[in-house]
Amino acid sequence: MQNIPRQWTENGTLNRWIDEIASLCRPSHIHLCDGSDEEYDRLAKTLVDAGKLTLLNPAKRPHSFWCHSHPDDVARVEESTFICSLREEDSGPTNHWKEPAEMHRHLHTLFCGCMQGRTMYVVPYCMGPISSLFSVVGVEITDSAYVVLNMKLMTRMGKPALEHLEGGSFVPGVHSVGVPLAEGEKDLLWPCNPQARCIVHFPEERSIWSYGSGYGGNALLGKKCLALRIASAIGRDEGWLAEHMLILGITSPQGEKRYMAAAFPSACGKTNLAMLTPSLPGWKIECVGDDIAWIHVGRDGRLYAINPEAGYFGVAPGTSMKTNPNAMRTIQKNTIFTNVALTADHDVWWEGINGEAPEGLTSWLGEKWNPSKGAAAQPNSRFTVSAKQNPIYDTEADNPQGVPLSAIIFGGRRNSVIPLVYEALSWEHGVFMGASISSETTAAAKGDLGKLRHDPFAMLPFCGYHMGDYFRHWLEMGQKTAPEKLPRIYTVNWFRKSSDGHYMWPGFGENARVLKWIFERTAEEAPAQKTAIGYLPTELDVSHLSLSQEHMEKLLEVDKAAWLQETEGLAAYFKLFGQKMPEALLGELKELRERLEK
Ligand code: OXD
Ligand code: MN
Repeated sequence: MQNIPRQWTENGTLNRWIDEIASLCRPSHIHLCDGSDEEYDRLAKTLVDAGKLTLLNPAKRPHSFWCHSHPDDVARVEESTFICSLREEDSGPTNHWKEPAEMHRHLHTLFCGCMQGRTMYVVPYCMGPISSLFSVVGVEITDSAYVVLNMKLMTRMGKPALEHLEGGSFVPGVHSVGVPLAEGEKDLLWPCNPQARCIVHFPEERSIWSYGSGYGGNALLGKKCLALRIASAIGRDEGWLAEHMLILGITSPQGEKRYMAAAFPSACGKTNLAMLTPSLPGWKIECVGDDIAWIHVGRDGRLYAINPEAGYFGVAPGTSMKTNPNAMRTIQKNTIFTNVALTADHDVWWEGINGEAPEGLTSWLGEKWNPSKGAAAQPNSRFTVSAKQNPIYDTEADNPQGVPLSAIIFGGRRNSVIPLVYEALSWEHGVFMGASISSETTAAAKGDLGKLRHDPFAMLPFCGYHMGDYFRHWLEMGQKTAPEKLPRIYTVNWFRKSSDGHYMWPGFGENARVLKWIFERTAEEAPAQKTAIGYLPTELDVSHLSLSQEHMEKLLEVDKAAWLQETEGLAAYFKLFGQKMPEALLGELKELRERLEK
């Protein structure tokens, strides 16, 4: 590279870093992104002209695009994701670790010349409302124009982020698809390098390096890498929480509004719950966020949450006017679809959208599809869209202070044992509930499907430090304020199955019935009984729902034998965290056992 201008921005550290990465990666061009609509359109057109994006039918899906990836680049890759803390014990038993200096040497080799023949995009972005004191600025350097387009939809990107940054510090992130181009060489449709793939975090340096994948969770560095793994480490040091949680506002027929945050593992319905259309008349849900919450103690002692993101990267299959009408309305225009199927008239299709597959589909692999070929849409296919298009976007989503939480909800995919809903006895018991979450694995991560695994706080793949320290941090958060100021904590389970293998609870809009009980509990208005595991509803509004008495009882039963077995599994799991496992949580486990044995 010759004659690289040095004055990219007003921030000297950023200018030096851009030059440093350019001389390492040796791109043919450098482009500092301003985040404008013109820039988005120009880049999208380049990708359309190169055959990498397909413009969808403007009469059906205006200003929207379809693309499909390499078949081996469709999900997060947990086995190639590293937390390189200075000391191995700070990364903990649930993360992969490599000695930072050794990893830096490896990355240096990987990134050396990796952008040859490509443009290096510099993407400043702000996680959180631009004017919020809680926001964090990141700068992603990437050689993927697809990543730039997605970052524009998912974050507050470009000029406003740079203005917010001024001379301050930022989280640097370098991303490359890992396929340098020789002079005159033709590019691949979806360049990626699965053999060399790695997604690396240095929590003390607050930096990110990602190589070889173009998939959202691996490549859009603001999302899982910054807003969860790096932010969780910042939150530990500064006294706040970065969580894998949706945030919703719920308003009762009497006009009272409360906010709730809910953590579920990937692809377990966070987007559906965050955008729910209540089946109960008079109740209203508004959406602050569908995936991530940063939670601080506010001046009044309550816990406040902001959504650091500005868009949705949602799972398409199963999304329909029946399951999530607000998501369907949100993705009506200005949306990027990745790995769904393409219809003959250039609209999108996926399993569960609305009945039978139409004739003439192109599958996510870019081939003519027929039913013998399996699913037409990849099970982890996604839509990327700005949150502002959501018809139930909560106006408070841009409040720089965040929204006050009345309830925190945990959940997982459990076909047995865990009841539909129950409430924690205390903050400590609630932290124990979060630590106890297990769930069946989904297509959001590479690996086996439907295998039950522990996923504490739905943060197993996203915690940037030792999980035992993370549990302790949650306990300490509860001591920062008076107990009555803290949100109440709940566990829910929409996925309980009957002996014939069918879901017992109808889910989706009917989940409003459970939210109503939670809402009323937080106002001391709903009846509950104290059981061995926590408070369970004595009455749940199931009006006009065809649900057998037997199923209703099953959904709210506490099967003591099954729960005792559950506690054995937990005792074994908690051993993993050794000395760092907080005594208070072991105490909660012991007390639960004693209550069950009584
Ligand atoms: C996501 C995930 O994309 O959790 O949100 O994998
Ligand atoms: Mn997620």
